[in-house]
Amino acid sequence: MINRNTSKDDLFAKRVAPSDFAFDEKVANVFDDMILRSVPGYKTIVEMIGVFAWRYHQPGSKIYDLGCSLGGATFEVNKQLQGKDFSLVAVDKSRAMIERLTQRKIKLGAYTDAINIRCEDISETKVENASVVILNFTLQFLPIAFRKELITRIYDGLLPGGVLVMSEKIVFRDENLNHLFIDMYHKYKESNGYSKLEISQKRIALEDVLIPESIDTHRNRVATSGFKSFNVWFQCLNFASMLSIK
Ligand code: GEK
Repeated sequence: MINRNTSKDDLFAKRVAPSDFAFDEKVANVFDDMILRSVPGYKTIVEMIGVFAWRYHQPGSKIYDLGCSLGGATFEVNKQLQGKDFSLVAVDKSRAMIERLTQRKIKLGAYTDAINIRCEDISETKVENASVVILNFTLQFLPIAFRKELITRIYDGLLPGGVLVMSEKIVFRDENLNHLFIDMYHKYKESNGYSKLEISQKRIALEDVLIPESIDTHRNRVATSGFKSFNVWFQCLNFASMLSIK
């Protein structure tokens, strides 16, 4: 369920002093607009996460949305699982995101009773009795050194047959393809109303904050953590979503 309640993202429209990108009040205020105009396929990915949750949820088990932001995936899963016996743990370490997510949940009332919201670092989240774990564009913000431990902790907390749905910005070994897709991605952002200045300032702000990896790196990490099956189920340019099955 995609909300369109936040304001227009114009954070990088004027020249700004270079600083690292952070999920603060300013970003939370424009986040819905930002992610919809910046991630090709975001709406489809979120809707399909709901379908994956519907398909793989096991009665009485938990669903985790790690790095939930304003709850795009959380509310979609909640919608598609109405009437089923589930609980959903939505985690984000950004206080600004969690405050707004909590307001949205309160507004929706009893319909969202299954959603438990936590403001915490996913490096500390205990995963247990899980049938579905969602990392929708979150792993890319974790230091590379912490990623294997998280994927292994998710594997350990999943029930047999449980799944991890993980979406990420990706890189390609082939330099030509890499340049081509980044170029096309910038054109896509322009077609969604971002100026060249906005695109380049955002790219610089994200440089040391969002570290993308290749599909092969994800495949290897998931396999060495114990997952039986892995495949990309969605890709548009340098954005992909992957399914891993325990
Ligand atoms: C969606 N999944 O709309 N612990 C907890 N949260 C974190 C951490 C961490 N270590 N690192 C980053 N985050 C969402 C979109 S946005 C993706 C996810 C993007 C959180 C961070 O605070 C932010 O809210 C989210 O991960 C990433 O389906 O902006 O490209």
